[in-house]
Amino acid sequence: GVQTNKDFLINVLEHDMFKSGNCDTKFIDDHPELFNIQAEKSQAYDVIRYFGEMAVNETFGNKPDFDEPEIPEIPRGIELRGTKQILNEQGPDGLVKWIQSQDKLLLGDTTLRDAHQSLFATRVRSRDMIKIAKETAYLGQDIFALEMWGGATFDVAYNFLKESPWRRLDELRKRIPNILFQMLLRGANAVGYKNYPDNVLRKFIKESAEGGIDVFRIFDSLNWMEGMKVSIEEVLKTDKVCEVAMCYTGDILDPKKIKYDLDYYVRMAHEIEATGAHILAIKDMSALLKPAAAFKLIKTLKEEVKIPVRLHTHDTAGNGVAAILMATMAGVDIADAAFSSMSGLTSQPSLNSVVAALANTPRDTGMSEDDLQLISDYWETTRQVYGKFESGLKSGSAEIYKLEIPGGQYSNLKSQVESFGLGHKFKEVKQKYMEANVLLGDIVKVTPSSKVVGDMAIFMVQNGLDKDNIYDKGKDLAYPNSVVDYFRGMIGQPEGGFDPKLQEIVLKGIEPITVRPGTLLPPEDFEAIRAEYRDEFGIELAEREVTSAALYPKVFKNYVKFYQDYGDFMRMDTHAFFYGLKEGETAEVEVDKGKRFIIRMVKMGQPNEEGYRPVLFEVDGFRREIYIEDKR
Ligand code: 3PY
Ligand code: ZN
Repeated sequence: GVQTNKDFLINVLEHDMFKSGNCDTKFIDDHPELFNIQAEKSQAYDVIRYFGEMAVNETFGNKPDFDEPEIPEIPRGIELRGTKQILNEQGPDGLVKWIQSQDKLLLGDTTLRDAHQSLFATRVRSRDMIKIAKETAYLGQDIFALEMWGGATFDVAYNFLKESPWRRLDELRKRIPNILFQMLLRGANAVGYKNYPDNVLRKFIKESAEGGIDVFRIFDSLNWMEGMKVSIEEVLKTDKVCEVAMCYTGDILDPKKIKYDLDYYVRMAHEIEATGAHILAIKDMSALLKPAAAFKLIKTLKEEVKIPVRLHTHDTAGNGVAAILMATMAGVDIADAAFSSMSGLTSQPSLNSVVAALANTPRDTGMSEDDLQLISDYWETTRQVYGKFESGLKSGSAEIYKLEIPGGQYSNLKSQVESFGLGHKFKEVKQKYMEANVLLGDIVKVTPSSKVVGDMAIFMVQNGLDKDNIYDKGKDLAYPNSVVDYFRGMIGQPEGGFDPKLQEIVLKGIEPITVRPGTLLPPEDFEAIRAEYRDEFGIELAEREVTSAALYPKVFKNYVKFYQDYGDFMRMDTHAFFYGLKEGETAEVEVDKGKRFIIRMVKMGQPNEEGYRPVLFEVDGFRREIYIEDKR
């Protein structure tokens, strides 16, 4: 295509012959000042290349319109004091005393982590959190803690959002100095889906605490205390809060369900308290804790243990607010909720609704309904741009009491099943999920054990297996990796042990383990990781990036490649990041702090003979045409 001067400059500088010095560069040699603008020019070039790719290969220039959210006005320059100051000044024990001295119900907000993980595949970008961060610090100043890290946010940030979770932590901390930050830690699985070597786990906890996490909620996907041991030990070494969770499954009200009865939870609560944990949490990831059960469980636990008790539930069955209110009447110290526009369904119950329900009662939260509404309004508008990631669930479902599928998995299962070409058999997969659970030993189902059950269910549908024929028909089949790992003991030991017959069928001679996997996994060689990135990318990794590379070798490497190839898109507006631009649209793109380009996509043309489409842009008023391979 015909190149403008601007393009010429860029293309010459990036040409292999130029880079190798294998061409006449006299003009450029004579004008060294041209190099000063090269970095800036190529940043703009990277952005239009990204937009061009988007238009040609992703959206074909189709882009919905989105509204701009309103940022509420708040007074500036006020020194805010909240739970963060209590922890900083009085340590975790002081914080516990403070919690115990409160009459009101304390509320944690999960909008920045669990809510979007459960509603739209963890896709909320840091930019949209940062935009409302100072306002949240002010308008939500009485919130106990913000859950804003951990779970699936870590790998999704790198993998799909092309941004660093560590920087999210930094940026939010700068703007929210007064509220505790909280993360979800999957015990020995950290923020991943498998057990990690102890040295990786310890390093990750240390870096997270230093990075700004105040409350670590630790759980084990099989409720196996041994699996949480190293995490608890390491968190207790910091001056942060160690919150240990027991995952709720079954139904303590149902006399026929005897495996996970009230005694089971009381026993586990005592074991948790004995570890030195500061807070005991009930993690009801599948929304199975019915309101009356919540009352009974909390009442009992408050009599049995001395540390504060916290309830985390979901609203999948539509009974979430009721469960929190009953727990509140039974004396729960803290409950989790999400701003109303980010609540409901597989997410948490509505924070705004709980606050309103408790107004003028003995456990009045003291929070301003009007202030909280402003934050909810922001998220209501912001949520539009994430529409393509929503699960399509329209209502709560009491079916969940039978299925026992966690929120995040429930909203994802349908598309996972479709990806196997089994969309028409979704109902059958759900039935098999229950059957698979029984075969695997009626286990706690939460990341990653829930994935084992889900994979097993799909496998059973694919192979026509059921609980009766599996011992025969399933004998010679190769099982999904997650199922093999489960029976090997690589995610821990389930309550009541494995079914030995099925274990033998799945393992086919592999020896299972019964100890904590971390005692067998060789320690990670961090120096080798540093050297690898030095060699391959010519970069020196920061300590926390070494940790990321150890947790997610492939995902992190792809992120580094993207970063080197395109640059830092963390400041780009979300509509542009997910959809690029459409013809005639102009966007201001910030590529570095304060460094902005005005970019307009003028036109996308027809593919040439080699299959490349010209896309015409204007960058700060200058026309730039690029050619993008049409891969569709
Ligand atoms: C996670 O592990 O990410 C969860 O949210 C489990 O409920
Ligand atoms: Zn949850």
